[in-house]
Amino acid sequence: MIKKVLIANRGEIAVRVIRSCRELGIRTVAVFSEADRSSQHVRYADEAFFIGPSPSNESYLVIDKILETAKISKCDAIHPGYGFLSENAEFSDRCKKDGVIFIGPHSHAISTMGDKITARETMIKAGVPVVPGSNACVSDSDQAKNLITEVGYPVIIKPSGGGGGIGMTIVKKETELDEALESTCKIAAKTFGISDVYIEKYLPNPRHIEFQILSDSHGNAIHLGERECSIQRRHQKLIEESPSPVITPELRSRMGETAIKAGRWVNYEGAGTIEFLYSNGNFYFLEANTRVQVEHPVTEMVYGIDIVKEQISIASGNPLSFKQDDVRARGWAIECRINAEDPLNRFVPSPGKLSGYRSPGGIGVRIDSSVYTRYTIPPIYDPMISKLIAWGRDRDGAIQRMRRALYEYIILGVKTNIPFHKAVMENERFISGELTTHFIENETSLLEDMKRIIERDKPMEERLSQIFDEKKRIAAIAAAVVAGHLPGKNPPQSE
Ligand code: MV4
Repeated sequence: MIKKVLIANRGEIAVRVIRSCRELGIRTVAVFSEADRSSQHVRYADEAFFIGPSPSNESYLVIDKILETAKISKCDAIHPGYGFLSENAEFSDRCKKDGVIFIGPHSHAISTMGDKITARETMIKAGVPVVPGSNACVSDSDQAKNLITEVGYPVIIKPSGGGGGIGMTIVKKETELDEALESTCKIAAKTFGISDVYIEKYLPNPRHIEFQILSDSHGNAIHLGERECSIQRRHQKLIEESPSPVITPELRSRMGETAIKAGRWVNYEGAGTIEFLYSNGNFYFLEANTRVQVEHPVTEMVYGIDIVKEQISIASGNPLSFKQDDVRARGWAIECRINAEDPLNRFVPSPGKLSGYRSPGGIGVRIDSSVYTRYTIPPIYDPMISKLIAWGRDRDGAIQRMRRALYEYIILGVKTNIPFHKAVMENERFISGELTTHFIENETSLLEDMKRIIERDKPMEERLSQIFDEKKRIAAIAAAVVAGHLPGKNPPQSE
């Protein structure tokens, strides 16, 4: 039985984890850096411990400090959230050594999936389809040329130590190959400390489709369908949905079974994600993420399952309480990541103080966030303000609800990407479900669409913003007094 959990993270995911703990009657311990003294996760946890300066390599990434805090506060488990130490094999091991439960898989699964060449080799052995390409590290030009004779140009060179797209190079013809190999290795060494790279056939317009799996320590495993995450910018996902518009029930069970097979091969325990590239009806293993993901709420909305609770239950040693046939998808969910950034100016970050904040609500709307009015978004971490999730009975219903929720959302004091999300929710190709990983660069009208939408929605934004404008509020009250609409004197008729 887990009685007390340390959350080795910050922001919305820390709040998200504490919420599930609270529902389970588990006590919680937050940790925070200098920049996070006034953070909501610090107030919301039962206890909070200061762990160091703002840079994460002096606080959230320091294994010794996290473990020491767990010991002092008598926690029996640690939830790593996403990012930070969540996919650090050493951390998983150190927890075990210290007798603290790591809420996540064992270090072998993390390190196998963390090294992308090893992950590829392992998946080939497991019989999981991968994009045609190299079976090991590509160390010289001749080896690369031999391989490309088989798969043909274009190819993509990927760093083994990376993932998520960082440092990848597309090569269209042989004359570009040598230089691309050299520069990719160099970047790989500098960014990830490992110069190993591998080569895959480059798929020109793939969709990014990932499967959520849950595996317990008794050999039971299920999948919770897919998430379509094709709408990304510079390898940052911006909009995710479940299910995907292109996945048929037949394909879902085939890909789901493949995802489960991938997990089983590494004795996966916990919640995990198997990412695929999908192109022309074919799917190929891309990467595996051994943590809870930012976009997990769309799956929760559709399957009615609390993924964080399942993580905790699995880490406690319980068998999964349901089988594949027990889980049922219902409706459609879309998530928009609301960031403090300027969509009219190349999405540059816009951290700062929120002079006003009011999030949407109502039927089918979920907000995962840790901000509040007068909170300052620190410039040192990623500038996510919240995740807005809308559920509908079908895709159109989810889109309509997302538009409505975005229309209600008031964030003052910083620039946000809400106009971008509004533009996508009205985009013809998005509405018809025609998505690829190149959606944003292909939709050249988005910038003009955003400008038009900003003008169009200004009146409502101004009305809703009045609640934060002290002068306007006082003026409105004064006008009401003059007009004789005084509270008590001339009471409005209530319904
Ligand atoms: C690919 C690909 C095409 N073919 N792999 C991997 C991580 C994801 N975030 C981007 N990745 C890609 N992997 C094969 N075999 C296309 C992408 C990709 C991409 C790659 C480099 C630069 C920008 C990109 C934008 C979208 C998708």
